[in-house]
Amino acid sequence: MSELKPTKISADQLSNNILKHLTRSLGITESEATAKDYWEALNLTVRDLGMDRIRATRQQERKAKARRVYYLSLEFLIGRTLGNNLQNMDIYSQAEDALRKFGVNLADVLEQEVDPALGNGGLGRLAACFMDSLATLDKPAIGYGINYRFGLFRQSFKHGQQIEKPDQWREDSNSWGKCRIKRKILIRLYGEVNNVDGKAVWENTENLAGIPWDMPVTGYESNTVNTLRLWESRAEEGFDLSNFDKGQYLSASKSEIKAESISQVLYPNDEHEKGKELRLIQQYFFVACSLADIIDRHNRENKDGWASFADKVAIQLNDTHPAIAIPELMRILMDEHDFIFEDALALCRKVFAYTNHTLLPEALERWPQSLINRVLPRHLQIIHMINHHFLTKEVENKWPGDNMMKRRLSIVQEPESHDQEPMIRMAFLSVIGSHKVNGVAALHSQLVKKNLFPGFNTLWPDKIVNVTNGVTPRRWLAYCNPKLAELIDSTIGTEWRKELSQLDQLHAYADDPAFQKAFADIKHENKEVLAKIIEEECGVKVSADALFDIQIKRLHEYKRQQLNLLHIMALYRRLLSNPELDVPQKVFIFGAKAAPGYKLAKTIIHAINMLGERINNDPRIKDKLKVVFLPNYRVSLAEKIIPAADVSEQISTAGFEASGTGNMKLALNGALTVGTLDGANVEIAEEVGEDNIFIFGLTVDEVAELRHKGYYPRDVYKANEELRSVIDWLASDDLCPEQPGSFQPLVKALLDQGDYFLTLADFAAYAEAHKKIDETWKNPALWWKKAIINCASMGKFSSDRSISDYCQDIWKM
Ligand code: DL6
Repeated sequence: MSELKPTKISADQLSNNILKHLTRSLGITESEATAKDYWEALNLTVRDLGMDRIRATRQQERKAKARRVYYLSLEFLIGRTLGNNLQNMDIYSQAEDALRKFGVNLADVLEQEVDPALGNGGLGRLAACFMDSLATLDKPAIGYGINYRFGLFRQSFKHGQQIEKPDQWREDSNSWGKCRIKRKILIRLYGEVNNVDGKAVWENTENLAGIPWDMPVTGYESNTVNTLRLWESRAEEGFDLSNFDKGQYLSASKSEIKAESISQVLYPNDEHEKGKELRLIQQYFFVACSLADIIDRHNRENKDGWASFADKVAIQLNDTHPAIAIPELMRILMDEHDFIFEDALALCRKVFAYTNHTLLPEALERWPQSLINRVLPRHLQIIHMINHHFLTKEVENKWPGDNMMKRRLSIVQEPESHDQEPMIRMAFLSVIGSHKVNGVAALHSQLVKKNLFPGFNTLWPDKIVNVTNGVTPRRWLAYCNPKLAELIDSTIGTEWRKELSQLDQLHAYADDPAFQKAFADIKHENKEVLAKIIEEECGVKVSADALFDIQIKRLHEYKRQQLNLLHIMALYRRLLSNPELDVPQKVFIFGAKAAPGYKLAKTIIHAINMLGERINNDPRIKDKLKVVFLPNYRVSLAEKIIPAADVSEQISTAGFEASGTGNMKLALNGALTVGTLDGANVEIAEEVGEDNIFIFGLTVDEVAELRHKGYYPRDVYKANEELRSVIDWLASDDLCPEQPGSFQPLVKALLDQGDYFLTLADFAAYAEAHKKIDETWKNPALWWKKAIINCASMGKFSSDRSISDYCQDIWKM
């Protein structure tokens, strides 16, 4: 890849191209152009440059004949792209100069970009970081996903409650991707399988077209530009499904599904609803288009067809969402290319690898067998063939005659009662069809082996491996925190952007008063920026001198925003009973979307907002405490919050958070973590040292022991007076008199329904951890030392390291 020449473009050339796009692509004159138009024109200019580089990259790859990785993901939470691309292509200052010629400021223009919210959270954002790292490391890669018309919903609050609105992110721009109509793919659905001359023939199907939209993915200081190819569905002659009711598209069934609706909406996760036909079709749609595209490209680039396929193609399944790719490739091999079953399976097992991102049972996909049979009848047959082979050959060899083990490991989960039906376990299919399975943090991978897939781990002891997640330092430090980046550059040089372990050198400055001051000043400036956003968005004035305590992530009971809530209630009560209490001034800042169907998560948002309203307007506590919930948490907002964080809340119930990546971003920007020994917190603690992190609460083993012994949350409630008083208060309707009973579901979950996520069990330890935070905050030299050590110790958590691990241990490239 080194033969590629860098993109060189002057400010004059850029301004010419901007003008060309203003007049020709947007059809407006310079005098009419708004900041948004300049964004569009610059984005089109940069997209053109990216497209040129994609062609050069492809040519180079064809020459090198390298293995390519295809990252299949239903979500790519890419965030704003323009500023990042300008930095990666090293043309940021040229763009500033070019726009200055029009009297326009680049920073203002960049703020015009709508966030492409093509993901729910961690899994989708990780995919975006990985695409950045693959390009930066010059690895040939293509990301495949869906070009959703509506991204994740936009969130606002009314009377403290979440309101969801559709996210029409690409409605008023045509500069997002390049439509590659010539690469259109036709796929099939429904129909039946007939035996014709001894061969399975899938016929009488409905046809559907997939149109690819390509987005260039630039790497930092790299001339490689990879492609993110997102599919849009279109009707094709013969697709005859009518009466699509827009309001019900998320739960549509065959009679309601129109071709275009398939790529219409991103499903919010944590919905807890199963068996949605449209979701299965979405999965098959993008997988079938992508596989056809992969095979087509392989055949164009390699004359020997299938003989070299496994050497040249590595396909990563980002969770089980693309798992239907396994029977799809089997179908292509057996039905269209006359492979025998064993050879087809062997080839799949060389090509596919699967990443698991969750242990939550409700997030592990299972499809009703009857649904797969109706939508993809041939695939169900193939799944049964794979299962039969697996159980009668592989399981039987290892555990002869053990029917219990066969039942346990079968892809088909047999019903336990008459009103249930057999379910297809997509995670099992993924494990059986892949050569490697990985968890996303060391602890998580251990739990995947021990609790999720113990039988598979015994059968194939080398199959399950760990690749700890990482984040791209380009976006999550260089771009979002330019002042800190500058300070680091002037202290240790600029190498850290590509080799994050270079930050290690900052340890030498952790005690240096001048460096501490510079570090603290930058944090303060970032907090002023965030304080302004808080005032604009929430109407609450906060001081940048206060400690900013941040919890930003999806709203889920296991992430325990409710623990944070209870603790803030307790702090408030302490201040009310003694307004002179010697505690630091604090602002608790939340950002989180709750899945529209997840009622309890929405109740928690409501409670936090109502508590905020009470506290923020109470003069008795003299501004010592503020609580704000920033609406519509998204990547561009995270880029403002993270550089301003003092404390990072990572307080999930141990054993539930697979890894977390917000924890890495926050520590990288100098926040101190208060967290449980869960997910990647464990490795963060190892890196920063136990003195520089506030670890509290039950460990995974202690959680198991407590459950085994019997956990009675009412006992904890009775024994802890402070906890009792806040729960009673929550139950009293005092925070929400207009809607009595609003918080009862939460109180019930905590007291009467077993408190499954052990919020009460960890409350006292959490409150103690916060007392330690307060003590440390009172000693600025100590605080900034720890903050600098956190930043200096994050080398391991670069997504470049994660991608190098995948390349070495999984993709062999
Ligand atoms: O691996 C990325 C990310 C982890 O950091 C989070 O801990 C985990 O919750 C998240 N999982 C999902 C759920 N996906 N599914 N299925 O986003 O993955």
